[in-house]
Order: sequence, then C-alpha cells, then structure tokens
Amino acid sequence: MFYKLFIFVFCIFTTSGSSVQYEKQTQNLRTFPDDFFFGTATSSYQIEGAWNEGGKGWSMWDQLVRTDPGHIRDGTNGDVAANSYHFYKKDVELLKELGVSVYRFSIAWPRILPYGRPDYVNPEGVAYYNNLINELLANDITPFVTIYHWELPQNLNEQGGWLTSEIADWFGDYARVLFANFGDRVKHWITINEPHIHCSFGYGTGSHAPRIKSPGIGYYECGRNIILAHAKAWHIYDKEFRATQGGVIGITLDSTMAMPGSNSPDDIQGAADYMTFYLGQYADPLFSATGNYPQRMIDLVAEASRRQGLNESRLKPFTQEEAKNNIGTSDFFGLNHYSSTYVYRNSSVTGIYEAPSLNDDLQVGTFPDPNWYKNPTAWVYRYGQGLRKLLVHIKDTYNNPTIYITENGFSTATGRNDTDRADYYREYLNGVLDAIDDGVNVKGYCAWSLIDNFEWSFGYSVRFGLYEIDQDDPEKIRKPKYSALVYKEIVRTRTVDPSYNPDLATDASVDIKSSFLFVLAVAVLNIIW
Ligand code: GBH
Repeated sequence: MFYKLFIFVFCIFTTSGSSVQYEKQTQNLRTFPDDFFFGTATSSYQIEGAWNEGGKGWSMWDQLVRTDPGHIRDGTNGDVAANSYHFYKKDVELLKELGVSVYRFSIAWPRILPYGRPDYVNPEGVAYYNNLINELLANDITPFVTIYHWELPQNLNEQGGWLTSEIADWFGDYARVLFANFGDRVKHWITINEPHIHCSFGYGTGSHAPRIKSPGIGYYECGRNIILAHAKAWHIYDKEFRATQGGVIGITLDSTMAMPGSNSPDDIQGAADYMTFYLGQYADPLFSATGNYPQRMIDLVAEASRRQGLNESRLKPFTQEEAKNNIGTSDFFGLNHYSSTYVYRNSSVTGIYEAPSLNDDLQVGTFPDPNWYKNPTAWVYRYGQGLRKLLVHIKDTYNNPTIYITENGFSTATGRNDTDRADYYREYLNGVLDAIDDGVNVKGYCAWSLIDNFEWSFGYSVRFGLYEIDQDDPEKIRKPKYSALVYKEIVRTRTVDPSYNPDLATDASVDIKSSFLFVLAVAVLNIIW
C-alpha cells in the first residue's frame, strides 16, 4: 500500500515541471546563434478592426464580408477583430512579455490610401502606424513591416486588381508613400505576403477576396503581376530610399515541403514538380539567374495549353526586359511554412482535376504521413523535419540566401491549454537548429501568431494565437496560452528544452480544471495498479 502512495507523489512531482528538474536538463541543449532573432507576426485585417474608422477606405475584404457574409465559416468578420487599432499598446506589452526582438505586422493599404492611389494620403492612417512603430522602437522591438497582406483597396479591385498589369504602378506608388513616411524608422520591408496563397485563394479557387474562380488563367496572371509589382517596389526603394534610409526589402513566399510518396521515378518527379509550381514559380524569377519561371514549369503549362487548343500558353513567361528587372530583387528570402506533404503521380491522377487549372497542369496527388499529428480543427500537420528540408532546399536551389522565417505556427480551437501548439513550436524550432547545422543561412523566426485573429474564410473558428482572445469580450483581453509560456522560455534561453513544462495554473485566470483531472487520472491509475 505504502509504495502506491510513494509512486503517486512521485508521479505528481515529475509531471508538475519543477524548476530543479528543468535546470538539470538545459545543459546539453543547442543554442541559437547570437545573430538569430525571435519575433511574432500578425496582419492588419486579421487584428486591427476599426474597419471604417480613422478615415480608412474599403478593402476587398471589407467588401467580401459585407456582401457575402455567409462565406465565412462562422459568419464573423474583421470589423473589430482584436481591435489592435485601439489596443496596439497591449500588443506591444505582449511582445515585451515574450521577450522577442522583432514584430512583423502589416499596413492596410486603404488605411493609408483610402482610394488606393497616392493623390490623397490619410493623415490618421499615417498617425496610427507612426504610433505603433514608435511604441515598438521605444520598447527595443524592431518592426518588420509587410506592405501588402491581402487588403487591396476595393476601388483598385474594381479596376481589375491583381489581374491588371497596371497594378505594378499602383503598388509601387503605394510603397513609395510608406518608405517616405516610415522609412526613417522602418529598416525591414516585406513587399507582399504569400503570392501563391493570395493568387490561388483569391483568383484560383475563389475562397478568399475577391472570390474570382479562375484556377488556370487568373491564378497565373495574378502571380505574374505580383512579381512585377514586387520588383517595382524593390527598385523604387533601391533607387530613391536605400542610400538615405539603409534598410532591406524582400518578399515573403509560402511553401509546403513536398516529398516523394515512394521511390518510383514518377513520384520523385512529381514531388520536384510540386516544389517547382508552388515555390519555384515565385522564387525563380527573383532568386535565380534567369529572372524567369522555371523552364520545367514553362514547358508543362505550355504543353497543357496546347492540348487544350489554346494558341498561347496560359503561363506567360517574362520578357527579357522584365526578367532582367526581376533578378536579385529580394534582399532576403522571407519564408512562411506550416506543413508538409507526400506526393504521388500515376494514372489515378490523370485527368481528374478541373481544367484548366494549376492542379491539372501539375497532375499530382498528395497525402500526409499518418504519423503526423494534426489538431482536429484544421489543416496543419506537424512535421518539424519538413521545415529543415525546406530550408535546405532553398539553400541548395537559390544559392544560400539569407532566410527569415516570417511565419510558422499551428492551429487549434479555443482554449489555453495548447500543449500541442507548444510541441509544434519545439519540433519546428529544432528543425531550424538542424538546418543551421546543415549550413542554412536562416537568421530569424516569427511565430504566427501573436494573438488569436480573424483566420480569413474560417473566421474565428480556427485559432493561431500565442495569446487567447475571447471574441465576445469588448475589452479583447489577451491571455497567455501554455504555448506563450513555452515560447517565452525558448526566447529567453535561446534553447529548446523539451522538459520545460510551465504551469498555466500560476497565471491569474487559469484553466485548473484540466490539471486537476490529470492529477485525478494519475491517482486513479495508481490505485487500480
Ligand atoms: C498564412 O497562410 C497567412 O499568411 C496568414 O494570414 C494566415 O492567418 C496563416 O497562414 C494561417 O493560415 O483548409 O484547404 O482551406 C498560410 C497558408 C492558408 C494554408 C489557408 C492553408 C487553408 C487550406 N494557409 N490554408 S484549406
């Protein structure tokens, strides 16, 4: 009998994350290099709210949620979101609490230029971002500013948006306004967030604004115009601002890591083609010596277009002049990464996709490893080695560029006891450490996301925050999740300690119920044993 009591006490002791045990385990852990930064990321529409305040114009997301509210899974919108327009100081407090040195946020184009064009610059919009930037700098936090995270002014959307080549000038003019107003203090610029996702969801499947469904034509036109717009903004910064402001400017691309589902040559080629279509389409024009799309992709889309009876390819390669203008126009490789996949290619995928579409041009199927953990709420499979492989792929394919991981994170439902998100961060940051050992030039990491926010077509039904926000709370109180405490310790120690097990219960507003149930379960187990 006595030995059971002993085991019971022992179990509780060892599972409660005592600091004695913790100090012991930190000794052989790998350390992130001194010049590697930690940060968190957000985007304007997903957190700001104040959708019609302070002189802001409508974006195409404001348009979507007003005209098509049923499209958002839980019928919500970004009208208020985390209300960071009013509560930005709370966000900076959280960054301080986490101890991070970088905050990646985005500027809402229609808050600066309500109608999209620079003939009218909204002073209240400029004031808001000045306040945020100054608050960050006063707290020793470096702003990484995304110029465009999917909030196109509705006025420009109505004039063709990303489907018209004029947008390169529109985007360049908008970027110039930002450099002129904020570039004295902002030294890190990200032009455009995730062209692939933006074009694929906005102009391919139509699940995001502006809800255009054109997966084989509009999708590629959008991508082409985005690259030209990006290059234009880079050249404007380079010619007009770099000498006086001395910052860096690059793009953020997203990529899943694709691996062959078997050793068959078709699967191996299929996985390589997947990387070519999803990442190479955007990375090659900017980071390769050709300034153009990967030849393999040019060939595959041209061939499919011919089969479809078109006399021109749906993927229009860049002209020589455009290509020359693309080369080398990203001072760093911004990378967003969430998940991995296996890829196969055999007769079962021939002709199954709607045509024309990228899927039909690419002709592969995908599947996850059954061992990869996934939270039931969403799509992110946890496989930290996928990030390592992706980083090595970028190093090998694009001549070892400086890489900033500008987003990485995991989704759950509501609730603060998110040990699976904490495990995700640990696993992926170990993948980053492995990549550093592999010689990858990766210099920083931003966790997506600082706070729970409006997850586009999923509304608030899917959460990515390190801090929880109860959407019904008008004060939008931010409460740390378990993962925030774990991330904070990673940032503080610059190591990933698998045994660090913070106690959410010591926080004021705790979910003690689950820890109580756990202790009860241990007790019951001991008794039946
Ligand atoms: C990023 O996109 C975005 O930059 C950010 O704004 C966003 O909040 C974050 O990730 C989390 O999604 O279930 O088939 O509809 C990353 C790309 C976009 C990939 C949504 C998965 C949903 C797939 N992600 N997508 S599906």
